[in-house]
Amino acid sequence: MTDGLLTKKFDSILIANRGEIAMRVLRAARELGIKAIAVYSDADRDAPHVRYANEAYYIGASPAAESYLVPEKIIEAAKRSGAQAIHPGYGFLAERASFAQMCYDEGIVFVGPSPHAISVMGDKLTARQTVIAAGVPVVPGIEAGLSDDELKAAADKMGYPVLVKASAGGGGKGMRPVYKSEELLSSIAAARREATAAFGDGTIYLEKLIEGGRHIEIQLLADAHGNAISLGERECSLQRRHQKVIEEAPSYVVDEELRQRMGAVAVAAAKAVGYVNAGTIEFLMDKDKKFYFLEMNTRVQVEHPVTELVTGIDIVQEQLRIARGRKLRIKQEDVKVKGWAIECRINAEDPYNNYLPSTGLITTSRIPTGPGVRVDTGVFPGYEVTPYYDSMIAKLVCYGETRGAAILRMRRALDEYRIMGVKTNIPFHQHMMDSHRFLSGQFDTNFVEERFSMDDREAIHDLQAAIMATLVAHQQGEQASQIISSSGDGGRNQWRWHYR
Ligand code: MV4
Repeated sequence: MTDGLLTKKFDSILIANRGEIAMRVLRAARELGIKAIAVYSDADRDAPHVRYANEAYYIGASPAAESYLVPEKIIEAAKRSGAQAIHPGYGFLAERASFAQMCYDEGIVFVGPSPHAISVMGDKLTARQTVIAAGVPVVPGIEAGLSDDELKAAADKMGYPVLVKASAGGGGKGMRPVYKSEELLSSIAAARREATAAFGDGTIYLEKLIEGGRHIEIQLLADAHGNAISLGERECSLQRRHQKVIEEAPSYVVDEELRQRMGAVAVAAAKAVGYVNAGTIEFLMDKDKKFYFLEMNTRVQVEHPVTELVTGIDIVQEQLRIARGRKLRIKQEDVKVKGWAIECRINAEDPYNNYLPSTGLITTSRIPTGPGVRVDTGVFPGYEVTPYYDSMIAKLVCYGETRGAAILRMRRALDEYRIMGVKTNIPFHQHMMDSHRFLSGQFDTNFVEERFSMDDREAIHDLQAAIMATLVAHQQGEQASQIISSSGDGGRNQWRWHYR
């Protein structure tokens, strides 16, 4: 099962990515004394990851399809530079089994799992079947391989609503909810067409639709010697169009007993594919706190810092150690979740205009600092935000001893943040930090899209009552009074910190 997996000591690494994650991996490599090599497109000639690296290689035009997404260009840059390993970051080539295989064939260490693990988990249906065999709970469903009439008979028996899912999908692509038996066959046909057009694979399957669920995922580390550990959960329910916007660790609804159970199940799922490196098991959790496997992400994730802050473990350094063939030095019993961390993704987009991406020259970027604040970013004053890549320009991550303390820090840090030249979603985050549903932890995966609006200002007394009730219930009375005294305008108009 680990065919195509190469781990060995390396002293140089090429980072096949850009932006904040390229910076994140470069920093880890520097700390470990590994020579770090960047690649860049036309648009990224002056990008920070190029300046920070020991060497940088040009790989093509600005569109990712002509540079960061071309396996041959990355491999060629690795060979020219003599890089002994490649870290793919997230996105781009991170979850392409064929790219991992190319690295293997060239004798280059791919910082990730085997091509086999990537392809099994990349196909949602084979992932589902593989983890079922390992005893992992999945949403009740109906496997493919049946005729449409057989699918319908099985669905009628299972009961509605059901969710039609594309096997090649993921991230919500090709999904269709069906509420009535009469609508099933046409939805199956439509989902097949959509999946065929999008992925060249029309395989679909059915699951019972879980409404009002939460997206909770477990971070894992697994070495090439058969050891795997869980680093606890992240709460990722706050999403818009399948893009996460705020993540936190731990989750408000997970206690230590549930964390242990979810962790053990996640480890079993990873072991079922001989998984090596950092990875994440995504679960859907229903209102009764029953949890079901959704997908596995076979890469480092955007939101890994919240787990780093509550466990004290440097996930990217651990990835590099694992890829170098080392045994995990952390034992499961030594993993302790302490305090609370929240991440706000800072996107160049306009929250007041349907989150339209915003491009242009960043003239000012004043980054918040101080206790408990971490900013991972790939931009600086003078940097031009182009339309070629993802709109996420920074991650603002705040730590506190309690959830209330982390929220207070986040409000303070959002107040300090000044980005000029492009519009950002900072006002969205400030609004969320005033939302009584966010403050009280009462949200599901529909919240951002269906129940949250930039227009409504909650009545101050409702907000205060909600905060007080929630935080007092969690022995955080002191934080409650602080949050209330800074609510209303959030303290944002009381002072200005002048920037020169
Ligand atoms: C579901 C579901 C409800 N019931 N499966 C969305 C992306 C992919 N990871 C699976 N997804 C879902 N699967 C069943 N049986 C609801 C979602 C879903 C969702 C899941 C996680 C985070 C955000 C979401 C937003 C909409 C739907």
